[in-house]
Amino acid sequence: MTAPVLEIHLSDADAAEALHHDVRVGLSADPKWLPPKWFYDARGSELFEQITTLPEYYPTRTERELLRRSAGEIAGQAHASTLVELGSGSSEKTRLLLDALTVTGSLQRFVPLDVSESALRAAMTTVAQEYPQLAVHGVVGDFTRHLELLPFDQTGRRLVVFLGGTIGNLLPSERARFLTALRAVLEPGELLLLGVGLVTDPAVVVPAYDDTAGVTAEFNRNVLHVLNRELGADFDVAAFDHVARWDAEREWIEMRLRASRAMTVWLPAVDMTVQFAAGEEIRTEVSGKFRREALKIELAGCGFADHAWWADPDDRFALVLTAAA
Ligand code: AVJ
Repeated sequence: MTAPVLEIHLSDADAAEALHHDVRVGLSADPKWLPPKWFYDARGSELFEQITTLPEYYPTRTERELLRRSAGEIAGQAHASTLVELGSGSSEKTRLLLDALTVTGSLQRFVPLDVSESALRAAMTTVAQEYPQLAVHGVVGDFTRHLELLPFDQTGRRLVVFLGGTIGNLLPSERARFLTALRAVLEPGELLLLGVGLVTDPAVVVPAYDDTAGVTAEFNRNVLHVLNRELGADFDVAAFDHVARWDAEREWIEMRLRASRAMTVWLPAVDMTVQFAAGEEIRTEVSGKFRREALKIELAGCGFADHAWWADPDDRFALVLTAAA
């Protein structure tokens, strides 16, 4: 077994700079917002793992089942020597692809990229142990900023996987920028496998983001703990209520934190005082749901062609395999 390599492109100073910037912009905006990537400190990553086991949260198990059924077919079509995973987290479902690509005999290298160093280290250690023949090369980075730092594959082609519906956490303009940037670092014929949530009954989607056990609420509020710790802020975290709302027009679910009373919050590291009226909300996440035709057009517009599509019987989640044109 070759020792895994970990490259850190998001130094602590870098991450602090990015957080300061996002907080300055988002909390001075009206309405207030914060980017969802700041949920994922060690605690937030753990809470997310708990969410994936909740009865209401169908995306993870639906995607896992899809991967179980179609990984062989995907690996056969991809014939990749490098598997790159963006926003890899625990890489739990990715093993199904690692297995299938190992069986086809093409796979040499696994490159997980995540903002969470703790999640990445844990995932790399397990994968390196379970797949001793594989070179594991982790990258601590932000998939909206560090795509050009992904290692190139001299000997074969790369399959980039972006699972879990995480692409839905980007706003449409961010998504276009991301897909275009990704296309730019790929060679023609290199592949992208996307896991996307599909537009489905709000009575199914909303509970997935508002579970009865309150884990998602805790996950949502965790971003305020992150600001308290990283910026020396004094958010009274318990005074914010979790809100999940389906936006039928934009076809996304939104998570918000609602101030249960008027508050003034001091954020020393960014030298800001932020006022909240009672009932005022911060948007902390959008999670876009997709339709096949529109997604195909969007991908084509960003330079991706040849779509293969796998969806579950209830059409709640899909895997899309597409090639850099
Ligand atoms: C990071 C895309 C998997 O949007 O469904 C889970 C994060 N937010 N519950 C999603 C999340 C609330 C999640 N993904």
